[in-house]
Amino acid sequence: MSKTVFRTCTLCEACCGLRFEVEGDRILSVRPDADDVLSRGFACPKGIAIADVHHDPDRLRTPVRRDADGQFQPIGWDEALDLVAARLTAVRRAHGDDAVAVYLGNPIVHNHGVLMLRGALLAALKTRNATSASSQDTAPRFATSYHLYGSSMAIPIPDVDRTDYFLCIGANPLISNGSFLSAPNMRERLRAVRARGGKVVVVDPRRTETAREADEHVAIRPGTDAAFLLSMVHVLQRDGRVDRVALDRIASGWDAIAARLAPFAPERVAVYSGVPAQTITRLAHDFAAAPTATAYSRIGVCNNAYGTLATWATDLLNAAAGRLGAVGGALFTSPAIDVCTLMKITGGDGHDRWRTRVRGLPETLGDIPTAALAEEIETPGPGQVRALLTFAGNPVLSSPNGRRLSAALQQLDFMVSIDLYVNETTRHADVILPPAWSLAEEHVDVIFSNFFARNVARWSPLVVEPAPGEKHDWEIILALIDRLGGGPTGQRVPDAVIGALRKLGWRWTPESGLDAVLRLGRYGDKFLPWSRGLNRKKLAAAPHGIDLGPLEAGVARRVSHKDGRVHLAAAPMLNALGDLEVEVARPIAVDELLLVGRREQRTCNSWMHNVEALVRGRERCVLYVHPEDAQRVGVADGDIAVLESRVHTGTLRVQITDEMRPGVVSLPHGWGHTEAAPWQRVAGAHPGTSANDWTDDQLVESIVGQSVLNGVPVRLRALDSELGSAAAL
Ligand SMILES: Nc1nc2c(c(=O)[nH]1)N[C@H]1C(S)=C(S)[C@@H](COP(=O)(O)OP(=O)(O)OC[C@H]3O[C@@H](n4cnc5c(=O)[nH]c(N)nc54)[C@H](O)[C@@H]3O)O[C@H]1N2
Ligand SMILES: Nc1nc2c(c(=O)[nH]1)N[C@H]1C(S)=C(S)[C@@H](COP(=O)(O)OP(=O)(O)OC[C@H]3O[C@@H](n4cnc5c(=O)[nH]c(N)nc54)[C@H](O)[C@@H]3O)O[C@H]1N2
Ligand code: SF4
Ligand SMILES: [Mo]
Repeated sequence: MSKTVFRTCTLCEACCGLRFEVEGDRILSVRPDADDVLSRGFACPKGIAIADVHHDPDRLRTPVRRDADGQFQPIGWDEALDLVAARLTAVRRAHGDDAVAVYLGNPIVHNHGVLMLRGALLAALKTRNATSASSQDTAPRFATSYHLYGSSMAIPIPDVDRTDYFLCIGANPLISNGSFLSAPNMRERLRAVRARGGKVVVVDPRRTETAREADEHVAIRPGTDAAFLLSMVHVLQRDGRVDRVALDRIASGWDAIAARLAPFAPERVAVYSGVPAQTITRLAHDFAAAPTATAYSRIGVCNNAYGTLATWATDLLNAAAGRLGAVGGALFTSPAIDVCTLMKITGGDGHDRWRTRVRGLPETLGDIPTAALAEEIETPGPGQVRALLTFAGNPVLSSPNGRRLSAALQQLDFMVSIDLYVNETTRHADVILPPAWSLAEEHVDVIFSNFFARNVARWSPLVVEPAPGEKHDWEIILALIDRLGGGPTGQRVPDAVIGALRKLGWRWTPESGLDAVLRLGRYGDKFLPWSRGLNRKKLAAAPHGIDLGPLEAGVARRVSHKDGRVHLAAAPMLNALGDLEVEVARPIAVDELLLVGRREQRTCNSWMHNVEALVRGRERCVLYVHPEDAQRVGVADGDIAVLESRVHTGTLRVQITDEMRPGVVSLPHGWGHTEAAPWQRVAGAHPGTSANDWTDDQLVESIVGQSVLNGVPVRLRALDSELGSAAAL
């Protein structure tokens, strides 16, 4: 007998509703859920293929230990957990707490159980060497929000469904399905902006899929968004278009900023950014004149040399034009489970409270930049990293100079990974602890309901039962925390209470904790039996979710500074402006070539490549090159060419396309599966090459130490005989 289960997809931030037909532990089909309150019948090929991960014979089902020959042998759970705890404890005893590092990978953001335990794990390990995908993704966004609004998680979302002017900078939401903008089916949403007479403008060095849906594409030079956006703000100031009434109502610090804008006049920024002065001026005027407007920037902007300044400038533009907190502008959500409040209760938010040992790079929200991990492992001295725990990550493919990191991992005394697969990173682990796949667990969008384009609440059931003996991610982490002497909250008193309750037979689960947060939250039943408010049971009884209405105007509910105001003139941003002023005037080399990233519809960062449906067909890990650049260096379409950066020289297949801005080449990340081929057979047959072989761990942004993954200087040349065969490289 088959049954139907509705559940949200955990593969990307769009969090689409999916409909599963299931028989026992077999998933018979996956389709979009036509009635889901957020996605309304939209899903992408990855979501549809999610069952293939469930059935994948290469997915690990039991803990494994690496033997002397580099082979992984199955071991029992108790033996594995005891071994891991003993080895981590031994390293800490011998070398101090910071000798154990932690990498928490992207899928943690979809994992409510582990999110609830992150603080407790770090408290049990007491290390300052925690890192995550954040410094390849969103640390500039976190730091900007922390300084401006008082909480790293207070992130304004473009009100795409009501805006008349959508300015999209360094994001390709048609393919990525949005980031800090959970809005499934962006194609329809952008078409709706235009259908109601609005305008869509895309700022990107590539004419992307999103740009093709837009009214205008601005082919900016990579890394120059901060100056470009400040230039738009300058125009507003110069031409009297700043909405002082709106600005003064919510924010402080404008005068200090206005005094620093002169160096960013459009005429000074035009050559540097590649955007003509008239275009900058016109865009600023249009942005101010539209009935409603919103500026939105993401990965292409965060992961570049001035990523934090550019993210700050995005918010500044919204604020100066009176769009921050206005309907159709940039709005904060009102979620049922509010992570800003959760973070306030649990603590841990901040920026630059400590710095890395070797390069002095700052932490953001408790994470040091991943670009520092290899040097922290390699460099001797007190505090040297000697053991590593990775959770749901593959930094060898996803962080800059992955080859250096891969070599560094071999120097570790001990490494443990909690992951579904043996991948290019976890292959170095001494022990891998595989969780029950997340479809075998209830699911709550704890993080992303804070970034939905509309307020909705959903609580999904599990799709399949865990197999006998399987453990959820949170159970594995809690078992480790237990063995390390900690408890689920990471705080002495509550953990002692939970410990006492456990002795009486009560079991802590992440769901019980989240239910309490939901019930005490804005829409919650407050534990009153007669209340019509929300609780876990009510949400579970609404399989397509509950709509809580459109995003609300105003910023006060999200600003946690004591004076209740947005602090626009954040010191780290103003201090960094001097460098940008110098940079804007620097001459540009005529043969400059900058590498940027690209996402493709059927990729999911560094994984899901073991799913045949997502890798078959044409080769996708190819370098896009503009025809003028191709001609200059003498490469033809389809050629294998040599790409060089400071850290790596290697070969790649070239695809010539005028989608690119001249002087910019583009390569997707997450490929490069040759090393994992023995354990991921499908991925191994479609290996591709890792973009992060070329990106540079020493090239980081100055305020948060963000990895520069866009705008990496490279050289391209034809593969000549002198170099020998492609295989030699
Ligand atoms: N299909 C697919 N979807 C995904 C993912 C995936 O791997 N595959 N990953 C998910 C994750 S983890 C995230 S964080 C989101 C990211 O989602 P997005 O932020 O939309 O990221 P990208 O699609 O990489 O788009 C970034 C764009 O920035 C452009 N760009 C590069 N450098 C610059 C620059 O200096 N300035 C400007 N203005 N633009 C620049 C690139 O050409 C690219 O088009 O996507 C998520 N969704
Ligand atoms: N050059 C370049 N590099 C980039 C980017 C770019 O645009 N350009 N984008 C960056 C971004 S935005 C991100 S977010 C990072 C992502 O990079 P990472 O943080 O390394 O994450 P993933 O590549 O998604 O790897 C996910 C791993 O988690 C495992 N996994 C999946 N689900 C689960 C689960 O439920 N539990 C457990 N335990 N394991 C699971 C998978 O098997 C896989 O090994 O990459 C970054 N790297
Ligand atoms: S867009 Fe994202 S959330 Fe939606 S089905 Fe695809 S992978 Fe899943
Ligand atoms: Mo990401």
